[in-house]
Amino acid sequence: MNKYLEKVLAKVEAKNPNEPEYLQAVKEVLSSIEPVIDANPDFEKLAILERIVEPERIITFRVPWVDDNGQVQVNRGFRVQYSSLIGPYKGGLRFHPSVNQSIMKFLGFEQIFKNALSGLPIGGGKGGSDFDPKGKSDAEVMRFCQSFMTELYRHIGQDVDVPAGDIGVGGREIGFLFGQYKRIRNGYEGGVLTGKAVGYGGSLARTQATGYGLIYYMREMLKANGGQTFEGKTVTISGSGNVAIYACEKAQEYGAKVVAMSDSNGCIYDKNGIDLAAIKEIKEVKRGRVKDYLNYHADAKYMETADRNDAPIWTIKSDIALPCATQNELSLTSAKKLVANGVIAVGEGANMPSTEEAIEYLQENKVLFAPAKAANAGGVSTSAIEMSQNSMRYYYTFEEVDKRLDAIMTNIFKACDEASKQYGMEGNYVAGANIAAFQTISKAMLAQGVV
Ligand code: NDP
Ligand code: 2IT
Repeated sequence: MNKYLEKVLAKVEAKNPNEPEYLQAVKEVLSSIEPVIDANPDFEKLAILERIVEPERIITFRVPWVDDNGQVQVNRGFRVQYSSLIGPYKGGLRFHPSVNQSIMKFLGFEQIFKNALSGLPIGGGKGGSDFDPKGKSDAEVMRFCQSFMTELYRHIGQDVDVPAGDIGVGGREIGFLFGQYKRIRNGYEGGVLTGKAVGYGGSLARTQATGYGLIYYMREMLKANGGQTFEGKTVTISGSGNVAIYACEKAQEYGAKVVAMSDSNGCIYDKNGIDLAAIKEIKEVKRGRVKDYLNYHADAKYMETADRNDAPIWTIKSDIALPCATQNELSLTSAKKLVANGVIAVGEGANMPSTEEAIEYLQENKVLFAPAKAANAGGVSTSAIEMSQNSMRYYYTFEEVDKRLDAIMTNIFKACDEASKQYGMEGNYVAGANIAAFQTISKAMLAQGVV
């Protein structure tokens, strides 16, 4: 490996020994941009990589709130303001018990590259809390969100840092967060949060954007590789949240048969094709479990997840697999099963859902692989379109936003494809995405001096 890269990686490992997810994300990026580093020996003196791997700012704070029994609860809040090189910090908030600094930093780091690929003026950030919204009443979620924002508000702003949703943060949470921000600031700064509901500043098609965008990216990748399409393909989609639901909707619209979806407890397999209206009702209305699908279709099959390294969903035969739940949900064991079952393409809707070994194995076995930071960039891109509508005090129609999203995803695929060819790694879209994004980021860094 290039000596400079090796040195930076060793430094990052020594400085962040307890942050495995963060190290995994850094390693994936650094190891795939080697040809660019080789071609630019001056980058070492300029400490380009050291500057990229060190967040501009990390904020950690206490979030006290009162539950429905009058018990005071305390959670930990985070905001990692990673990079403001090409725009205000931008990225989601995750509420999940697993949230810690490593996960926040890996997500923030990925976001810099993803946002650069979008071609829009947005920097990189991420935040969240170890709060678990599952099983909480609406009133508890509201009190938590209000407390969280009572600290977060001083660090964000429509030209400073613009949070949005992620795991555990959807329209309900964004509404409570926005209400509290507005109350504290005594001003209507619509662009301070994205993912707002339509009617008070939200963009049409933002809810659908990440899932639809993933399918647009996959469509381009399939087309570029032998003119293939979704028509008649069998698809498995992990998760059953925002990303998974709308990936399913667009895949079905394109003529694919989605046969399985999941949550953290298990997966359902419906050989007749998933009834998405049932999933939407279970997840978006009742906030239930994927297992409840059996109440709608008793002939479907439910498989409990006993071992996360061998999730049942990846044992099901499919042409296209779309991990849309969480990090490291697709292991080497699962990758082997997918390949044995003849998978032709894997598209990452979630952030870093495939382990390093899984990606290697899939690529070695000639499976088309769409990396998260490119394939799931539709969500944040549409967030940027929401920000621009808020600044204009104007709304685009659903069709206008969707058309822009499609064009952005098509361009991102093109950028990944071209960068992979430029460095003799045709078809390696992991390298293509990392290189294309790195070129944008390093150029901005050189232009702005040592800051
Ligand atoms: P949601 O909270 O809407 O849904 C998350 C889904 O993933 C749920 O079905 C959840 O199941 C499942 N899940 C969570 N943890 C696990 C696990 N350990 N094993 C299996 N399933 C699990 O989140 P989103 O759909 O918004 O996010 C999904 C992924 O997509 C995340 O990686 C996120 O970072 C990424 N992403 C989201 C974007 C967005 O715009 N929302 C944009 C780009 C990426 P359960 O109910 O059991 O927890
Ligand atoms: O991971 C992501 O890109 C998101 N959760 C969406 C971020 C955003 O600002 O819309």
